[in-house]
Amino acid sequence: MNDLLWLWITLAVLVVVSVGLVGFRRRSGSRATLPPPTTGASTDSVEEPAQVPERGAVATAEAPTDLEAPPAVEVPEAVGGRLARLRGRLARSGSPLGSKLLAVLSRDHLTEDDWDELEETLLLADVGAGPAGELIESLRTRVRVLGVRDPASVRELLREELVALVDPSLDRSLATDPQTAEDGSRLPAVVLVVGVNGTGKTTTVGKLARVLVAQDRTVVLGAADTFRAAAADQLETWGARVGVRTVRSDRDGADPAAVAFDAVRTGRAEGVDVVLVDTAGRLQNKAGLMDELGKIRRVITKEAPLSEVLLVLDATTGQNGLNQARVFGEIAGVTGIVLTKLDGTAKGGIVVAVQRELGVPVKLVGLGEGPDDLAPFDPQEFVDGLLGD
Ligand SMILES: Nc1nc2c(ncn2[C@@H]2O[C@H](COP(=O)(O)OP(=O)(O)O)[C@@H](O)[C@H]2O)c(=O)[nH]1
Ligand SMILES: [Mg+2]
Repeated sequence: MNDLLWLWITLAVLVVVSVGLVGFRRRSGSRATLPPPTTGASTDSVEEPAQVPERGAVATAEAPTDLEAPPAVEVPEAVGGRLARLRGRLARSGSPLGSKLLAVLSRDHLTEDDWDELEETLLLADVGAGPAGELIESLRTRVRVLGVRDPASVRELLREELVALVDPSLDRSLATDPQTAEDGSRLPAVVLVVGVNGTGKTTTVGKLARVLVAQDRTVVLGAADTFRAAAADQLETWGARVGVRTVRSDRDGADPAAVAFDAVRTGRAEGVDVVLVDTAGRLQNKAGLMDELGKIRRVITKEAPLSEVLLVLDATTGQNGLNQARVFGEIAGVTGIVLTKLDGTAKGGIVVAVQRELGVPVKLVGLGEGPDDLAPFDPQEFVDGLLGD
């Protein structure tokens, strides 16, 4: 009887223990298949970034803008009338060319010395010897032939001569219309921006993006200055302010041509109107520069023809800037010049000299560090600015 009781007790204990074990196994099994949310999230966030660089196999990666809260997008200033707004800065910078010329021209009788002084003033404003001589010659003849004496008329003659020197007949429009490929597909306009370090390339690309956005164009930026990550950050910041995205590399020293290619390809795939490509400006030697720019040009044109090659020149660098212009002009097939920092110099004559030197027009001018301080170049407005109208 006792034995039977013990048997029942043992059986009962066994049943209770085994039911408990099954229940425990079920619970621990469900724990394994449904990971707690914290573990899952941290696993994802560890693995995701490791995959991102692999996707950019050409050593490029997209700007992480879509992962972040969208920044507040600014509305850039309309383009029309910008030069008018900014032209006061030409007259204010240092002692302006126009007022010096007018001071001499308003003298009663213009002597040989006065004409020499006028020519010298033009030379000091970086107009260049050839153009300065031409202007003086022409102005002298007209003053004599027309018998002009009063300051207002002399001023008007000077104005006409300066405008002629800057050459209003040049086509200064920027080629930013989308293009059509041979197969009929739509290609973005591609604008390559070149020039020496510190001249204002990245700033200009940023400002130009704003100009285009103000004109309702869609834009992609390419950060092909890969020598410093800061350069791509700088560009990305400009773009983000107006909702424009930047194609960049995620590592220093990536191949600039690969980034340029990726930017144009992205622009094409997304159907944007314009791709702006910023470059590095190391002028270490002509051969190195030629290799790099040549490669960038070659790979870009595999995707889409280049619409513009803009050479950025710092107006305050005078003769040195002209030498740079010459080198880039030979190498890069420049189609237009952007003259920056005209707000910081009285040497506006550089516009004339650089156009003569390269045979390509100044298309844009930088007149300050503000985001909308870039204006399409207009000869009349520019000369009025020089003359302090
Ligand atoms: N005053 C003035 N400064 C400018 C202008 N354009 C660019 N800069 C400044 O020049 C410096 C170099 O510009 P950055 O775009 O980095 O030159 P990069 O090395 O050619 O890309 C920056 O401090 C800019 O703010 C301009 O038109 N006027
Ligand atoms: Mg730069």
